[in-house]
Amino acid sequence: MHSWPSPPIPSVPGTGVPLRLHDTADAQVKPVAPGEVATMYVCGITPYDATHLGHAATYVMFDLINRSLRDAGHDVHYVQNITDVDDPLFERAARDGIDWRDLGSREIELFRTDMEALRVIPPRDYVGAVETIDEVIRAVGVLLENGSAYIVDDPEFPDVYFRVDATDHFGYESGYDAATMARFFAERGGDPDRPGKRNPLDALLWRAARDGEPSWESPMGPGRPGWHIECSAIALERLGMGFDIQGGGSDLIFPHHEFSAAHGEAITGGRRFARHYVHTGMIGLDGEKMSKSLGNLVLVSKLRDAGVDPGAIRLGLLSEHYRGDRMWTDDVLAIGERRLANWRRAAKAETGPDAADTVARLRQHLADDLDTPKALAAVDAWAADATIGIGSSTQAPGLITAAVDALLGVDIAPRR
Ligand code: 5CA
Ligand code: ZN
Repeated sequence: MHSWPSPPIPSVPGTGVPLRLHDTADAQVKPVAPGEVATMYVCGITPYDATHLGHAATYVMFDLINRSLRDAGHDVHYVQNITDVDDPLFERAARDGIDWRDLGSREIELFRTDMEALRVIPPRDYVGAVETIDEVIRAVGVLLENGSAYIVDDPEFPDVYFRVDATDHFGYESGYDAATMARFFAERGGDPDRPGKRNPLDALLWRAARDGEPSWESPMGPGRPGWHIECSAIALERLGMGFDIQGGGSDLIFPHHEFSAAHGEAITGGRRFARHYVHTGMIGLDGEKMSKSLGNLVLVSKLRDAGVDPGAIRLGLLSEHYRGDRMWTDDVLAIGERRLANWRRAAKAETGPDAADTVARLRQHLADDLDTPKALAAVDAWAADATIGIGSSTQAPGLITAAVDALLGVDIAPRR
């Protein structure tokens, strides 16, 4: 699947700072410590509706990680999937009387234009489930062969399930207790009551063909992939076991990332699917999580159509720390707009205070588990001084412009 065009990424003088990030599994902030090539997998959209501010927040935060790693001298192999075969897609397509493939293509295209407008660096591999069915089939084959999976005793629908006890440390990624696991499993796409399962938590790997649902031929019979195995197979195939960062919103901590990890570990016999599990807090609207199923959405495309500068959306989303749940309000956008205007005004100044210290602080705060409130405050301070004529460095405005672009993905260059 093609992704979207990359924004220009200026290089910034000086040296980047090694990144430290919170890891959900270890419940602490720790160094990412990648090799020359940093490897990152971020769960992509289920394309049945348009990109909302929650998605945008999550992808912008992982974009900052990407930018910080590049700034510290790493090449980044970034993989993102598209869940383009899934129930919500079929249900929405049926409701609207269109083909599920057309619905998917339309929403993926809108997502691309939103990401491009938000200046998100595209993943190197952008892959849909439809394109990787053979990878899933191979993965399920291995799990069946090594006893990690079984076929339910149901001649009509012989679905394949993953044994929750296939690995000996299941649960380490989320750290949730049994009751919490059971609740989230039922709420987030699981099927605890499916007759024939050995344990209510066993996760679907291959769903046997049903009438009216798309299916693909496989040694397990015709069917389609389960959700978690898709992300495991796509990540393993491209990044291998023990890649640096597995990412997504906190709604994916369980069951999705727990099972993606357990599948990967059961397939390879390795200990840890990803070295870091990184999760962003949920963006809400009117006191509730913003979600396609609740319908309380602010769409990136709607804001763009209304003439809102995507740079202001970005700055609005970065104004609070990524790990907390936070609300999207008119105020958040207004703060982003004001900040963008201030920074642009300062970038136009002939001179400003020496920029080296501000750039160093920007790097330092971002490397400290993406402390964006402090990172933005460092630029605010420089901009406030430059705007009132403090400082005599003629290079400073250009340097700050480059650093804000490269590290925060916001374009404040003076318009000609
Ligand atoms: N296709 C799956 C992942 S394999 C999926 O969760 N798709 S999604 O379209 O529902 O969400 C796409 C990404 O946006 C996920 O990383 C999800 O955690 C994140 N996300 C969804 N809603 C919000 C929200 N309200 N705030 C922040 N992030 C969100
Ligand atoms: Zn995923």
